[in-house]
Amino acid sequence: MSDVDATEAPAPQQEFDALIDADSRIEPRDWMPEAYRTTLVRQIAQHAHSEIIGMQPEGEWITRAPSLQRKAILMAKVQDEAGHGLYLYSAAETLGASRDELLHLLHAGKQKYSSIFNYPTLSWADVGAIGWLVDGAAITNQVPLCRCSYGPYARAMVRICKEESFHQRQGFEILHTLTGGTPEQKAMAQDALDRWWYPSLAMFGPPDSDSTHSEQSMRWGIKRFSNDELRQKFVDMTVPQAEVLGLRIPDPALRWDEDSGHYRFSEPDWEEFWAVVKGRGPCNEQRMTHRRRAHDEGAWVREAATAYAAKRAAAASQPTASVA
Ligand code: FAQ
Repeated sequence: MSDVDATEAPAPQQEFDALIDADSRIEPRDWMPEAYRTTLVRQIAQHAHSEIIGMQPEGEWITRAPSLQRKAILMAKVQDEAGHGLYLYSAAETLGASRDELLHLLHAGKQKYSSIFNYPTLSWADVGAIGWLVDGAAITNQVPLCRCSYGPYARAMVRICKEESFHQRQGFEILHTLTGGTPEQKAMAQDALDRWWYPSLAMFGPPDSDSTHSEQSMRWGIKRFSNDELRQKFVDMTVPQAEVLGLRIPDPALRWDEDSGHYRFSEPDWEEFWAVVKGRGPCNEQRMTHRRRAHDEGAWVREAATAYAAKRAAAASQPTASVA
């Protein structure tokens, strides 16, 4: 018999708080407040949905990539995004959410995906801009998530960040090639930057003053930096890269501020951001229609895989047949 009085055992909430205060990881077996679980399912599901919907804007360019090598690289990148979706849905499953249910919520318009993927890819340079800016923003946001308090999410982010950082460089390299090309190619790169700059800044979410979840998520160690802090990091990192490319950031107010050691920049149009988040962006309808169709057309694959897994499990549970 234990000589520890059960009434002295720390309450689950206290154990949870102690783990958070010690900057330790919360694992699926640990007790957690329901609001922590809900917040994580919401964020991880949105993140997973973004990865798989994010395959569409670049996927449109696979058949139109300018060379066989570019096509092979782009196919690998788009496939990586599918893989990121799978790691993230798996992380959400450790919280008791089922992948079917999360996809159902996405298809019913009850869960979100990143605003950025509701903009069109009009030229090949847009594929470069997505790699450079969108993956660049994703890394800025996701490197701190490798230290997220929830273990499975943090561990999924480690591999995702490695792959995103390769994606970012391939996007930069596409634009580097274009900016070193003809005046028309350079203009195409500039046009892509002009269209993707503000949507990329908006990826970090609303200003801190309008962010409903930041304060609590930061207290729980899910988010390590606020939306505005990450947006600033991204601008500070990206402006010198644009200079290397010889491209102009489409912001007349952009300037280096010696005192703060940061660039000052103009905010995205937040009205446009909320309209896109609410489904009124240039490609929202197209993205969702395609996603639902892909899901329906993939039903036979899911059924076949489930039947195959059941057959294998049944075979494994049979005693091994003796060889006559
Ligand atoms: N789009 O209170 P906050 C990628 C919503 S992956 C749409 O600040 P939070 C890889 C937010 O959900 C890109 N909605 O929220 C790739 C909330 O609404 P709710 C995705 C947004 O969660 C590259 C409301 O606004 N990355 O790019 C957006 O604390 C290339 C209030 O906002 C992740 O998901 C938005 N941009 O902070 C793939 C990273 N921003 O839920 C293919 C993980 C905010 O109450 C090609 N997520 N909202 O209805 C996060 O870090 C956070 O969730 C934030 C938002 C920072 C996105």
